[in-house]
Amino acid sequence: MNTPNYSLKAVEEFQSRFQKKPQVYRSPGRINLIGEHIDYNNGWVMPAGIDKETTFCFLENGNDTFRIYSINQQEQVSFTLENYSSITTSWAKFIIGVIDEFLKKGAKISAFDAVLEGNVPFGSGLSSSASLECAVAFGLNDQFDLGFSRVELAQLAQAAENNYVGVNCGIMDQFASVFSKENHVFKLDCDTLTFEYFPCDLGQYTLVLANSLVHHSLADSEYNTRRMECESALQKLGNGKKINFRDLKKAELEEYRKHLTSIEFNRIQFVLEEIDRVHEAAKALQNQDFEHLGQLLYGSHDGLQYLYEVSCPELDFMVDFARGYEGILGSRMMGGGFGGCTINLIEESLSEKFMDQLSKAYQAQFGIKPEFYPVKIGEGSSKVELESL
Ligand code: GAF
Repeated sequence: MNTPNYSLKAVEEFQSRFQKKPQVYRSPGRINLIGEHIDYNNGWVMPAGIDKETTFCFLENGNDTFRIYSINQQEQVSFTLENYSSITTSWAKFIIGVIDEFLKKGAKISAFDAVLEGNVPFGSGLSSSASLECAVAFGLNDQFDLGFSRVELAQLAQAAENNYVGVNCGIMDQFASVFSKENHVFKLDCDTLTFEYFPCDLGQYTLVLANSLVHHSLADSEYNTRRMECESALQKLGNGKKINFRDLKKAELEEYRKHLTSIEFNRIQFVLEEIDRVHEAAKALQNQDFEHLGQLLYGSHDGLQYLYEVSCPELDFMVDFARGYEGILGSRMMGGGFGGCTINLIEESLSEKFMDQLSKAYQAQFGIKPEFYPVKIGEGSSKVELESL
């Protein structure tokens, strides 16, 4: 097993800033093979944690004041349990949100000093936020002996983002960050929170992320709007009864049309089709049918672009470039949308050339040099043992 990465710089910064040795925890960002915008619709998704993560070093300090330094932001915030709700620093809200959720559950948390550093690119759709929330939740749970299970920690980290940061996200990102297993993706049932790991053995193919390096500002508001559109469609179709997507049938899609606005109908169509694609993708992965898997990725992108309308010109350009490229089996936008990364299933021997050519074409079109990350699937939240230092 690979030793999880962590930030040595964060440990050193902690030691020089606070003159003591910290406890160290880390938790990864994530990819999602398929099943986009499906978690909050109670369907199935296929995520995995990656080799980019947040390191959270901390130690109780015996007084009332929490002191937290972010290496990425080069900024320290201080607060107490009496005044933390007045802190407006945006990066600190992810941590305070987790503390707040623990306190709401009656957990006892005392003040600590902390340093954090992350290498999950911000705004890239790789969920740097879940990686931070989960590193903090996992660390506090362990150090303060709070006794929450991994499922509860993922839920608590999600609640922190919903209630404190204000993004009405589903459970996928936090689940992936907490539960990832090296070289596996997992198929998560977002209704029951049960899941199954699948070896991510892609033969001669590999996964490459292409980061558009754009993050359009409507991402959060449109995300919340999509949730509301789906909820409103379900309400209409339930005719007074509370239903979820499992009560609907793709075969009866046309029946639903007359009850919905055309936008709601498109959203419903996408969700039902995407859920089918997740089940198909799991089978394709098991059967090593990569051509089919690739087609499912393209199908997912088409739905996200035309029916769910969460893509953007930069992501569409990247996917269209991939469509015409020899050796690429599939490509789609990944994550919440309106920017961030595409995920590409490509023959390994051609990936260098693809990255080079897409980089040139994308720069010529948008004047931005994209970044590329070959996917390595890493371990979920864990403690780092520092004996060796
Ligand atoms: C974001 C959200 F945080 C997830 O919960 C998920 O809905 C995803 O967008 C879209 O699949 O990452």
